[in-house]
Amino acid sequence: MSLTNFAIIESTLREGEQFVNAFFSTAEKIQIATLLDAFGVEYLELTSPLASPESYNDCVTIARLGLNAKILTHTRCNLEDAKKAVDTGVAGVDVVIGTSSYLREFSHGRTIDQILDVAQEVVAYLLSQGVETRFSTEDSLRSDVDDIIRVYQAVCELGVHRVGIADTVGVGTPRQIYDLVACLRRELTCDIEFHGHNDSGCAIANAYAALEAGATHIDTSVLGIGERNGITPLGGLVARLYATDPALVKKYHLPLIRNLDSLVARLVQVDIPFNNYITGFASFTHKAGIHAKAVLNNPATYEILRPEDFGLTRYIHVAHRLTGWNAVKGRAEQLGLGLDDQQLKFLTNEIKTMADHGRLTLDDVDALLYDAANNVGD
Ligand code: HCA
Ligand code: CU
Repeated sequence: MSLTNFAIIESTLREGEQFVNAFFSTAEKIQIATLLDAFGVEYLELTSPLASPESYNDCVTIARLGLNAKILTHTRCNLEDAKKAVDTGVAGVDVVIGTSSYLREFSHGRTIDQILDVAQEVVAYLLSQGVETRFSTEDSLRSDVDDIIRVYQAVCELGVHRVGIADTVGVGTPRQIYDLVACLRRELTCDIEFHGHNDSGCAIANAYAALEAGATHIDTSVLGIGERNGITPLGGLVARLYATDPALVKKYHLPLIRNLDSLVARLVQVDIPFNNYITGFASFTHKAGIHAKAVLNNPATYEILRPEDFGLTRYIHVAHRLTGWNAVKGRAEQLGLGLDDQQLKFLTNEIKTMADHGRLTLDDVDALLYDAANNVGD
C-alpha cells in the first residue's frame, strides 16, 4: 500500500473551475495556487490551455511563479492539444480520453484500437518533450477492464509516468476501487492516479481505498468543488489519512486547510458546510453532557482529529437541556467564577429547566452564572 508514500494532485484550478459557481480571475488563481503550495500539495493541475485565451495565459503565468508544487495542465488526448499544453511551459501534462461504451458512442466515437493509437502517439510526443506525462481513461469504472489494461500497458511500455483511473460519474464503491487499483498494480509498473467524483458520497473512501491498493497519486479540490457535486475534497482526504495516523499527513501544513476552505468558499460564493471535515462550524463542538464531561477529562475520548493540529479549538456547548454539570463547571472556570460543585449542580438544573421552555443562548447561561457568583455571601 502507498499510504505512506503518495502525492496529491490538487485540481481546484482545473476540476474546481468546472464547479457551477466558479470563476477565478488570474489574480485569484495565483492566490489559490500560492496557498495550496504553502500547504504543501505536490502538484497543481490547471485548466486546459485550449479552453480560452486567458486559460492559456494562466498556465504560462502559474508555471512561471516558481512554486514548489509541480504545475500540470490537463487536455484531451490529441496531438494538437498536447502541443499547446507543452507550449505553456508547464512541467507536466495530464491527458484523458473516454473509454466507456457511453463515451465511445456518445462523445468521441472512437474504438478501443483507435484510442490505443492516439494514446501512444500523444504519450510518445509528450515524453519526447521532456514533460511529466499522465494518461487517464475517463469513466474507467464503466469501461471494460481488459480494454483499459491493454491501453495502459501500451503507454506504460512507452515510459509514461502515470496512468489515471477516473470515477467520472461517482459510481464506484471502495471495494470496487480497491480491486481495480490492485489489479492495475499487478499488471503495470508505472504510477497510478485516482480521480473520484462524489455523486454517491464515496469520493473520500474511494481515494483512501485506491491508496490502500497501491495508487500513488490522488486528485483533490478544495471543498471538493468540481462538476456536479464535485470530487474528493482536500480537507476530507487529509482528515481520513490523519484519522489513520497523523504521521501520514505531517508533510502538509495542516492549519492552512482553514484558510484554503475559507478562501475558496468566498471566491465561489458558498458557505463552508456545517458538517465539513475539519472546518465545518460543528466539527469540534461537543454537546451532550456525557460527551462534554469525558472530553474535558481527555479530548481523545470523542475526538479522532485534534483541533489544535489544524490550528483550531474545540467548543463545549453548554446552553441546552442535554448539558451536564461538568460542562457548566468548565464554562464557569472559563469566566473565572469561583462556584462550588453544589452551586454548579443547582445551576445546571436551572439551565435544563430554562432550556425545556425555549432556545437558550450562551449569554443566558453566563448571566445565570454571574448572578450566582455575585450573590455569593449576600
Ligand atoms: C473531465 C473529466 C474528468 C477527467 C479526470 C482525469 C473525469 O475532463 O472533466 O483526467 O483523470 O472526472 O473523468 O474530470
Ligand atoms: Cu472529474
